[in-house]
Amino acid sequence: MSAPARTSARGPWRVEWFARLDSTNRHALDAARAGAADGLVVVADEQTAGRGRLGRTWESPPGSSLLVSVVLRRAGGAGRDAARVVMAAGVALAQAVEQVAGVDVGLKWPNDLQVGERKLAGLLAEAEGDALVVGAGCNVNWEAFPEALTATATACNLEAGHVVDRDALLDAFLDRFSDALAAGDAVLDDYRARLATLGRVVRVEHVRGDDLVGTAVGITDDGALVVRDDGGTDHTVVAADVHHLR
Ligand code: BT5
Repeated sequence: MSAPARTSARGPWRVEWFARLDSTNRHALDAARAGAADGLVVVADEQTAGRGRLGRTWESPPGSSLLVSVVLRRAGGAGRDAARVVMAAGVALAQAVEQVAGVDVGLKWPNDLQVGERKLAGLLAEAEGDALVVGAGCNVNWEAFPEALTATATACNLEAGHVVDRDALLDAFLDRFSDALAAGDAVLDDYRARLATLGRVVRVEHVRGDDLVGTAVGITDDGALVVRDDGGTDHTVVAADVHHLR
């Protein structure tokens, strides 16, 4: 396993910094398998094989993004189930961006941060034994997006109108994440309050099965999206991609 360029500590977190990794999630999962303790944070300036969900790729030119993965042991406390941790991470990253970049951020179910309808960041949780790795990729300072992302992506600097400090964003994220993990059910309220998906007409693309169009009317305590179809029937959606239609 490669050695970090530097390490630091912040509250309960032990941060390992890398100039380049294939994927901070992959590295953190290997570290978890090798016994890494609760609170390991893996950060890279550059990722050569960043992962999205469902085998998709996460783009990040060197230095453009906050690329961070956190190892949590489920035994580490209440509220450590995957859905809660992802909600806490989303809320924490949104708060951190607002604090450091001064940009208003919404959440899109299940795990995107957005400004308006443009994607600013994505989260990816993966499990390894009793460990959960939650990774976040946030566009911080981008000059231009590749063709495929120009219509859909944005970055902190483009929204704020100035360069944004990546290290300050990481510090704020870790502080807010500690708070959110300790906040118990209040995280659900914070998550729901930020969720731009609620009240929208959405198209749900299931990984398997038919698409569903309806109005997003709620989030269960487990983080599932409740979508009401035209006939008034509620559907509980656990894993899918969602498009905001109107
Ligand atoms: C996600 O997947 O949004 C989760 C992304 C998680 C990335 C972090 S980076 C640190 C950690 N280590 C990893 O290896 N991964 C995590 P998904 O919802 O599947 O979205 C992926 C889709 O978003 C792609 O198929 C593109 O369409 C789009 N995309 C890729 N890169 C993007 C970017 N930089 N900004 C906005 N959209 C992007």
